[in-house]
Amino acid sequence: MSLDPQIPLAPSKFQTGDAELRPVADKVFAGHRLDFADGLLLYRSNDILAVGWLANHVREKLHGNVAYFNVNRHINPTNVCVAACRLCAFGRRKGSSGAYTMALEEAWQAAASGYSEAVTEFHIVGGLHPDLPFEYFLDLVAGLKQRFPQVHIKAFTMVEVAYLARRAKLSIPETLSKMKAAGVDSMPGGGAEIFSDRIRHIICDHKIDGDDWLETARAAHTLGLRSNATMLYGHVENDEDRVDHLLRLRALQDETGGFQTFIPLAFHPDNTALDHLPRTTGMTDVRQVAVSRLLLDNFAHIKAYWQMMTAQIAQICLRFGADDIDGTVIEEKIYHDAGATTPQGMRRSDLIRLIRQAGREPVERDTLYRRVIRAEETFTVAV
Ligand code: V47
Repeated sequence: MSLDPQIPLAPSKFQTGDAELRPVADKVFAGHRLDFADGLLLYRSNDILAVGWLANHVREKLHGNVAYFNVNRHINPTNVCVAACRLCAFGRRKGSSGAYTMALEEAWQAAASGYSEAVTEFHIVGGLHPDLPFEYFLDLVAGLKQRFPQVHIKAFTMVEVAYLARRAKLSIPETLSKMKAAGVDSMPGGGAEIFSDRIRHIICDHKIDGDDWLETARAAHTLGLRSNATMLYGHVENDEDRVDHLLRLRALQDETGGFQTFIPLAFHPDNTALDHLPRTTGMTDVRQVAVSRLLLDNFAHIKAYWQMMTAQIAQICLRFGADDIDGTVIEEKIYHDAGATTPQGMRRSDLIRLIRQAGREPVERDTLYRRVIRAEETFTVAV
């Protein structure tokens, strides 16, 4: 058997005890697009190894043996939020216990703490604050650019953009243009949750709907801002909702080509209004990565976000369709408020080790997937 990961295993080696999977596999090998029914089959097949084999085949065709990571820092300027989503443990009402809003100086200092020349990306998201003016966010970004000109700023979800646009009485393109002029280089994928209205009413009633999320992403891509996309799974959605979500993202990607990476996010119920729900299991997480890789044929990258799924499951996902594990993160808050037990950050050297031990070749990337070359392989980031 060929074990050279640069050469995806030959389709003739594919085996499955699930006869229904065969026609889906034939489509994958022929490079044909999978449809809604195929997506359901992949979610429901009891041959998870065969589903993973197919996803790995596509992943190795695209990326060979490479697995990407980056050296990034999360900054959450405020957790004050008017939305009160049932899915969320991070947001707080203004003035309530645990609510915080960073003064600009404080946010810039947070960026600098644990900062070293190693950081290539600031990932900035926060709550929907009822009073903070739009200028606060523009000044935040402009101040970061001034202090750390070489660091890529990936900031503000589509939900934050739509909220700030409404409060500033600007159109979405005007809002995005001002953000871009202030120094936003690209956008993270959060807030997409699940596009189904039925499910959004339960988990995030006051957020923009799925169409508005997609419309905001379309506007960002049109202005030349690349973005990521996410899907929150493992709460009250069903397989149809998941396939619908993925295919709606795929349709927009056909149109704009502006998405870089897809990140499936497993729901963490602790400290949320949905804390009666069980956590997802490793099998659900691994399958979600594989199905995403297979349905999102026009997305270059699928991320197994180690903070969310644990480093151990992320390693396995590197064999089930994922080519990226995210980065050092340094100070994760959203998942930790919801009961995540992973560390809040990881050293660069540990990311490299866990990718190597998954049998993949670690490649440090910047936000736009350009290789980062460093003089010292063992350079570490203060955590
Ligand atoms: O939008 C909130 C989700 C997202 C919970 O773009 C929760 O590179 C699980 O979008 N349980 C924020 N999930 C995180 C995010 C992200 C993470 C890493 C990389 C990128 C990227 C984006 O987390 C939110 C929401 O969908 N979320 N609460 C919770 N209790």
